[in-house]
Amino acid sequence: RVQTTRDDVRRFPDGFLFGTATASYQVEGGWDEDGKSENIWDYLTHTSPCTISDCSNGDIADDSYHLYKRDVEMMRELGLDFYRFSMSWSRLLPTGFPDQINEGGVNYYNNLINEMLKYNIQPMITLYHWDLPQRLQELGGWANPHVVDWFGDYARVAFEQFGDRVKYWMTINEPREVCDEGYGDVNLAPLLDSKGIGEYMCVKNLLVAHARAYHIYNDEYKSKYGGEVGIAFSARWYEPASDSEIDIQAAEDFTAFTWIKYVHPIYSETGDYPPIMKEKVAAKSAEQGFFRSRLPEFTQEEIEYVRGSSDFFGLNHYTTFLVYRNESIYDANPVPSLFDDADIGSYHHPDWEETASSWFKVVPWGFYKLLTSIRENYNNPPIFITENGFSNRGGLQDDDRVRFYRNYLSAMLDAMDEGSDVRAYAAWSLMDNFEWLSGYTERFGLYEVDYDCPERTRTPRKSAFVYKEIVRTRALDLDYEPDTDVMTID
Ligand code: PNW
Repeated sequence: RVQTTRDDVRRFPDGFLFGTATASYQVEGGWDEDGKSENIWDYLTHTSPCTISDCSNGDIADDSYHLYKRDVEMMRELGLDFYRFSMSWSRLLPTGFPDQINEGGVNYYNNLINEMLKYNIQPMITLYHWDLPQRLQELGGWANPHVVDWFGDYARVAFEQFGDRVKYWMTINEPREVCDEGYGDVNLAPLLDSKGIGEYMCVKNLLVAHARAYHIYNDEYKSKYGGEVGIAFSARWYEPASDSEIDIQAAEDFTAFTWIKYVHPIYSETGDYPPIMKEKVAAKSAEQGFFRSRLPEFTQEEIEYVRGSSDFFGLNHYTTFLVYRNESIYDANPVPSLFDDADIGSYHHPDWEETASSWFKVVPWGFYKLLTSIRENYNNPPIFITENGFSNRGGLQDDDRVRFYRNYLSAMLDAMDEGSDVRAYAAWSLMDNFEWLSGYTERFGLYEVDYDCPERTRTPRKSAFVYKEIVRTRALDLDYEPDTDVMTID
């Protein structure tokens, strides 16, 4: 729109959308207000507080339940096209089921959506960002095949209540984190640690539940409202640790086992899990004395139901790992487990820039390679970057975060120059928030949140001023130095 003609200033294509993202449990607070019931994060943080590194919880978090008008004001300060947020299932349906639709919850989301639309900011809603009603967890959660009905019912209520105004829907945030970290490990609620078993049950049920929500919208709401429904995958780039054939294959296997297992059933021509994963889990299961593969199979009908069930490819991306083959019997991988099934090990290169999160090192070229591989392997789908961002320990002068956004956006533009169809980008996050097991010790916000004051004051960081200029100019000027005195609404 504006800008000079300097050729080192890179432009985003016309119609490209900029936003920021958050999630219900991480920002809302109001954990038991106006009829909301307990979800798995309320339960975990209340029954075992110091599972969280600072023994904190999301009872109040950023208090967005009360401060949503300030949140929308920040979106206007940044000049955003859209805001990605999630709905709390237990706020909308306290029993988990549609027998009681909670008016308090409906009002809250109506207020937020309407306030955004007043200023032409499009809502992009995630139905499930990790906060399952605790009662449904007690019935097995994502390991229970009935979750397909439960999730479909919840989705229908959301489409019915808000579909007239919401054009972008996402069913589930990061299937990999939900299943692999929550059911196969102890890194997210419900900390089930059912390695190689529960985590695979979750995979199948989650994919069919996602497809149920997709089809409900497609069959019953699409012609009326014309919106789109997608899913947000989380993908790391896995770089072979050496150029040996063995490590190249190991990186491919790990890719299949961690996130292509969710992508392939939806985006491949054939549907179903990646063949290498089916083969490996079946072989290991037989060796280990199981009577069938620990990876539950899809029926032919389910394969067709899931295939093609996404209008856009939502992608959350943060980091890259080096991957090597690891079949040693002295290996520490537990049996059974996904890592053992895949026969791999992974690590970060010691030279890569650190963040405040142990799993996260800064590797911009991995973003380029990841986007390129999606373009080449899945017929260049339209991609929404639904999350990308940087963690530190706080502070307003966040030059590390500014550098991160510039380098990752450059890498994204490199892939787009070669044809990747990226249409939207959401920075994680609008503001600091409850970072799951790390509590408030890792900060991802463009705005800093003061957790010591009851008003939860939000203050723009340097990165907020820089992002605002990127959004305003639709361009990336690496030399831009913001004046960080006052944040205004243009
Ligand atoms: C995402 N990885 O999680 C979540 O969607 C957010 O809720 C979260 O706050 C944010 O990223 C920062 O952690 C991820 O290991 C967790 O590559 C781990 C990975 C990616 C995303």
